[in-house]
Amino acid sequence: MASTTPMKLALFSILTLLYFQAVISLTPLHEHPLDPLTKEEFLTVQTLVHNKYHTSKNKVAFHYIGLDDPDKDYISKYEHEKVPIVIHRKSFVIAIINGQSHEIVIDIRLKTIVSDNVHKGYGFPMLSLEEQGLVTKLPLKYPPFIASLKKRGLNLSEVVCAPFSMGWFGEEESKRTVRVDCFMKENTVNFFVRPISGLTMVADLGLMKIVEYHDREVEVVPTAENTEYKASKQRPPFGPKQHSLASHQPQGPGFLINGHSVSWANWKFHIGFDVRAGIIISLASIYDLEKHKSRRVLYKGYISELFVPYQDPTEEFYFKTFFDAGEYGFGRSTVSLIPNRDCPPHSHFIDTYIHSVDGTPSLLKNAICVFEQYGSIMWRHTETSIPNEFIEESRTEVNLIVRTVVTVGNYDNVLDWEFKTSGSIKPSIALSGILEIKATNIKHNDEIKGELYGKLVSANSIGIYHDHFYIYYLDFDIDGAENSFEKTNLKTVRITDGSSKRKSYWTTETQTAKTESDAKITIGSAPAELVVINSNKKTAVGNHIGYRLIPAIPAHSLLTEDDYPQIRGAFTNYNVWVTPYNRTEKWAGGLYVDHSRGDDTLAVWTKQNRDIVNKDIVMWHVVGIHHVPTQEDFPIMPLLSTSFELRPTNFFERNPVLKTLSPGDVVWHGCPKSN
Ligand SMILES: *[C@@H]1O[C@H](CO)[C@@H](O)[C@H](O)[C@H]1NC(C)=O
Ligand SMILES: *[C@@H]1O[C@H](CO)[C@@H](O)[C@H](O)[C@H]1NC(C)=O
Ligand SMILES: [Cu+2]
Repeated sequence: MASTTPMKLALFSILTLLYFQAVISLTPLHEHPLDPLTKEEFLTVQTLVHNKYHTSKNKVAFHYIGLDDPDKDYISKYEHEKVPIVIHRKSFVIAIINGQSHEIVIDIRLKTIVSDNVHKGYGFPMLSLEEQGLVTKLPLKYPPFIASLKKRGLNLSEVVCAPFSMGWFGEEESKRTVRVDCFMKENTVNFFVRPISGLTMVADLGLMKIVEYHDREVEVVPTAENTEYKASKQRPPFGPKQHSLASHQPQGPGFLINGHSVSWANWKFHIGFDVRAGIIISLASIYDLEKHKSRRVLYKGYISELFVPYQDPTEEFYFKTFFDAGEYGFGRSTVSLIPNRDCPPHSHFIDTYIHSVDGTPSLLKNAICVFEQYGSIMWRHTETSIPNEFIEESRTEVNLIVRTVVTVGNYDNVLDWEFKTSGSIKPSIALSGILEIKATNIKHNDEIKGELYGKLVSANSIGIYHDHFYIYYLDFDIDGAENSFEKTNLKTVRITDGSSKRKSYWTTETQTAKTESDAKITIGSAPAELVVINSNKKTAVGNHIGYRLIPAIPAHSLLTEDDYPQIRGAFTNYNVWVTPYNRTEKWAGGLYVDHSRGDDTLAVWTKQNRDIVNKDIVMWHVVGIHHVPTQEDFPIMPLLSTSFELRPTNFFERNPVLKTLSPGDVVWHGCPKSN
């Protein structure tokens, strides 16, 4: 399709529409090699694996079914061949069969198993939703637990339990086990803030029974008072009042979505989805008005892993060091978006499929929304210095947002990918949901003696200190796959020879990272520009074309590098890493993260110290939030957010939105023109 620019869009919208109708009639929807697996494809995978293994004694548990990444060469061919090429589709499966983790590759089109290997190393696949559900029922029938409740005077019918991954703390042998913690839902749905303290329960997922149980000292269960967040259970007064907004795009949305391929303004990209990663943005290219062509920026971007270490080393909390993608499945934990609440009224929604443990796909409605966001300024200037001429030029900005919400237990992650016509891509993360609360007999700060490992956020309730680290996989292909990584340091120069009235100034010093160790960067220690460049391409004035990373406030793990959780989460040792592209290096915490030992992390791969100059490179960026809980986070937290920007840096010859016009004003029927 001819690339559309903001200005051409209106002009060609009819043509484009006709073109899309033609495309749709030739090829069915969902026909891009990077599309998530369709319902039929999930069923093909299920049948093939079942045919090979399923017997009455032998159950197959599908812990991961996803698209096996097509080779980049093949995608390039798909994009550039003028004639349609056969869409190859393979699936990568991790299934537990007879207690062993099998890695199975399936050719979906040929309906054959291509390879089938048993994982021999440490770690286990993601937990299935079904086993998480089953394990939470175990305590309710476990006599020692029932006795502990009686001792505490708690009502069994009001107990809710949740599974927590256990990590690894140097033990010789690992089994597929989880800790189970229980809570009281009596008089509130906000059970997460009402933990039952003093219990250790370990369940074996293979045996599906409780294998370890201790009852220690008892702290009071925090009260249900002031914990309710359902609107129907709140009492007046309500407020502050929010006024209504009608969103109306008389020309329709500025984007076109064909299956999973999006074209909007000067951008084109593909939205994929994976039960582990969640949303995947691929093949993001921007149309260059001066070069008259679409130019690739990002081959692929997604959240590769999360690390949420709690900072309480006591028996009750020490193991709480979660990896939400590798342990729980970030995609699997994606929830349906609520129209007009999670996304504005003019949003377009995309559904997806999530598979169950028996391999059956089920539809998740409204998994992703796409919408245009208004209200910011793109650029402006008021000029008052020219005699007899007053100039004011301002362009309003319209951005495109792709949004998902992932709810893993108590926390909700609002994940946006924002595209700007000026060439920037801004991924952002916003957290809401409920704190992990530890019960305490303390009701006031004055009673505290010693370390709480958190802050008192309500009477009898400690919000435990923790971090939220997210590592983004960013495979840049800036005008081609061969890229390099440059660090430009800003350094102070002292003037000592009296040549100026100034005593100092700053200038820049650029270094190209030769190998992986040159590209391990702790952001914030000194000012620096971090740029991925294409050293084979220059602008007219001779700058290398590139994209730079503008980070948010950097977050660094404060755990020691020899601490077990940090060995497993070693990808947080730096904020930026750069590796040569390798199809198998997808998951920064390793392929098998549950009970992992840190032998398959980004930190281990980069020890090879491979050459990264003028290569197909991947940038990994860790963004994080150190969370010192406050009272406003209780009983449910208003969004707490962070983001970063990938911004063109000598990628264009000049401001690429210089000739962008603001959208026309909307005339409302029956209303006077507002001014
Ligand atoms: C326990 O909870 C159940 C369910 O909410 C309720 O019906 C029952 O009356 C409660 N029992 C006691 C002793 O409070
Ligand atoms: C890809 O990465 C894996 C894991 O680090 C490694 O074993 C393999 O040798 C790499 N392949 C290439 C071609 O570098
Ligand atoms: Cu938090």
